[in-house]
Amino acid sequence: MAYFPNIETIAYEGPTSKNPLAFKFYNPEEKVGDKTMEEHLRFSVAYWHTFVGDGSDQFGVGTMIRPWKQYSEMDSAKARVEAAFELFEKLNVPFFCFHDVDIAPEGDTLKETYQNLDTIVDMIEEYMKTSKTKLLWNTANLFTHPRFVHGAATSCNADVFAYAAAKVKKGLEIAKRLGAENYVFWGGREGYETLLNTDMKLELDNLARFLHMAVDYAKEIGFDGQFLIEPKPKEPTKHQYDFDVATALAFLQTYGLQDHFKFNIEANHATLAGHTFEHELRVARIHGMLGSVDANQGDTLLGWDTDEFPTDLYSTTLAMYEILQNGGLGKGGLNFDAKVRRGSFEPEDLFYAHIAGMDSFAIGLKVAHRLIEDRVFDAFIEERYKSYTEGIGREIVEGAADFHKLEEYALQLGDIRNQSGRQERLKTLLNQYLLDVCAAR
Ligand code: XUL
Ligand code: CO
Repeated sequence: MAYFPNIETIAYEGPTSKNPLAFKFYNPEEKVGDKTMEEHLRFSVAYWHTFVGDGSDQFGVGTMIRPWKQYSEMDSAKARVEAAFELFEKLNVPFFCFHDVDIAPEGDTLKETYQNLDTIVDMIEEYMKTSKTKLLWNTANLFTHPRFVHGAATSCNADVFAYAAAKVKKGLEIAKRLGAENYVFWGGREGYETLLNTDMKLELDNLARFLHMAVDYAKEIGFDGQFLIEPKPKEPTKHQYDFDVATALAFLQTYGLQDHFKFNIEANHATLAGHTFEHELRVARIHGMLGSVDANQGDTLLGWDTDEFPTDLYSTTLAMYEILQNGGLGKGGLNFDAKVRRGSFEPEDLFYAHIAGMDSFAIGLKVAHRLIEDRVFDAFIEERYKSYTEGIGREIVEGAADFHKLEEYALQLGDIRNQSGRQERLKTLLNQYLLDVCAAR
């Protein structure tokens, strides 16, 4: 059965195409530098938003028209696998991602949950034998069920810690079986609401114990995917422990976990933390910790995780700038942790949304590549910090200066002269590069 009978395979038709069901900029085979767009961008479909999300919000029930909704739980889960691989093929995406509960319903017992998972994983494995779409990452949902009301690895209840560990253990076995390139830890409810009832030190120690156990188990079963932490400052908890990259990095370093993890950086989580997307990517990159990306965008007028499909070309350009400077994402990818709006309830909206995201990142890739090739910002930055390549600056950088020497130097200085940061000029250059790529039609 076809779940999207009105949709043909989405082809690249170029920027002048008027066909809404075609790529205008994403041309998987086109080379940008030494890699194809497909290799650079490593797009991934998020199972939860695309095949589970129903459009419900605090004020209203689901709105989405989805052909798999007509079936009972396990049949619907099977139909979603069929629909998923149809969509992957029609969009020609190389990767997908899921939480355990996205692919199979939870049973009455953990054992039953495992059985449901095994049935669906068998089916996914079968599809993957003939599909080009691979698993970018999977993860365990440790936040929806009421048992996780006080957290999972940071719960005050040791039984919950054990239950969460069992779910991650199973998740790692699934990751190994399906050849996942990564495994993600997003601390859904790993945080607190009030310090009045919270032993923060024990909770953080336990989170570290949990992650060490996961590292050990992956080693034990020979799962060699990359472990990723996905920071988020708030929502659902008021304060989440993995607030942002800097906070999570300090946590990993404190507990000796830094060599086992990288970061999965989500645009909308960055903005919730009061940062730009590119800030979070930069912090991770300069510490050698940039692993993967949840590609979406927030809404500046709304203070929550709206998970919109990315269409802001400044944001995709500056994100790709960081990713290219990082030498790519390695095992990571650009996962559309994004949902169609509640009013975009028809199945074909799923295609329009992914096309919008893929084309926006393709533009970002091309612009970022040119900016780097022409050394637009690099040359400016090099010049800006030139004082550290000679004289006293060089001595500072090389560790040849101390406070005595610096005082002696400062005492003989006349007027100190600074130079303009030229922010507005640089933004105009960015505009110019963006317009050049978009106008190349
Ligand atoms: C929640 C979020 C998650 C993670 C995976 O904000 O981003 O979907 O990506 O659990
Ligand atoms: Co995410």
